[in-house]
Amino acid sequence: MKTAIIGLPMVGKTSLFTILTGVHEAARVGSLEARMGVARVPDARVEALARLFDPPKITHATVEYLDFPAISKEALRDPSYMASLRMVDALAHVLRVFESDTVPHEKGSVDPLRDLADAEMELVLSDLVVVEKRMERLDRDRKKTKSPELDHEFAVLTRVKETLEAGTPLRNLEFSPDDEKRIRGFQFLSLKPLLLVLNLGEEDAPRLHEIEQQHRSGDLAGLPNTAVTAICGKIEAELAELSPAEAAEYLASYGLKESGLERLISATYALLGLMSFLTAGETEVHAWTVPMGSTALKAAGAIHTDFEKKFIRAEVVNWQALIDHSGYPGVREKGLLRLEGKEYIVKDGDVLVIRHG
Ligand SMILES: Nc1nc2c(ncn2[C@@H]2O[C@H](COP(=O)(O)OP(=O)(O)O)[C@@H](O)[C@H]2O)c(=O)[nH]1
Ligand SMILES: [Mg+2]
Repeated sequence: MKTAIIGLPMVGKTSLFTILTGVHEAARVGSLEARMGVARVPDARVEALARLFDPPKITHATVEYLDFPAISKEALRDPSYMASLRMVDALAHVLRVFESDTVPHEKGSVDPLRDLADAEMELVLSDLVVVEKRMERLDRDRKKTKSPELDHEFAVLTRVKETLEAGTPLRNLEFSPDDEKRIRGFQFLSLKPLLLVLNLGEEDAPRLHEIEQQHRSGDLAGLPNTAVTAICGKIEAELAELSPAEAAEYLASYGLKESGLERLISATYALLGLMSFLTAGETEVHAWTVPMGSTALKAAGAIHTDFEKKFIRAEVVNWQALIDHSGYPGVREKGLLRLEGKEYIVKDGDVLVIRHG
């Protein structure tokens, strides 16, 4: 699962990417190529299980971020830029809220809502080009051959086109599972789940949660498939350089309890419709990523394809129960370790032991 970090120039995209992934900017003059990095999904359950089992290996779930060159008319006309942007699963749009005399704003003033609307319009327009091209072809094909398949696609795309022509992102449409399948291949940008990252100035840091909440329930309320989170990039960048103890002190000096990065990564994870289940023992504690609603069989497959093929049963226990009863013998004794079959829907925070042939 990949998330593209997008936005105008000088809004803090690369700074955010660097602190998320630890990947530092190499010279990239004039290139429209995106860079990829991996962020660890923070998970207190993994830490707790690791304290219980003390294994030599601890593996967190990860999400991939791509640092994209700023969205611009030029970029959106570049085929390789567009191809890599269409490939991602979600967009994290960094909106500049911080003021700075030394860092110029491309549009001359700070106005995150304007910047959001402008970028959304660019995405809508680029989707419109895709849909128009496809419909021209469909038109020709439908004149040659009568086919319910083509008619159906034409109907779905007509709805898509009308929405885009009204300037509305496709996130606002609801599709039946069948229609959704039909349009998936187009990789429409305005359909991708969107995380809005408000990059606040230091002076706003003490009011970070309040400001985030104001936007969530105010001007950014009710946007479909969109999450809103606020960070203070400057503070995050400084935190990245500090020891955990120093970092806690530094956060406290701004009246903050936690780093915004953890919330940002968790928000990305949730937006992508992902959850974690765990495997835990003396050799390793491991958080595995699966789509919400996955079956035990799918979960087994995430660990190893052989586990899926030769699946017999899964032993399942909630992570907290495992901690509370100090390990497997304790939960077994209390009857908290359940045997589940293939169809069992795995829950976030389940610890699984897969029995296989
Ligand atoms: N004051 C302030 N400056 C920032 C913040 N985030 C980034 N900058 C500065 O803005 C400039 C552009 O940042 P960068 O991350 O490269 O932005 P990008 O063009 O969106 O990738 C750099 O000089 C950063 O130091 C922030 O939160 N506050
Ligand atoms: Mg950059």
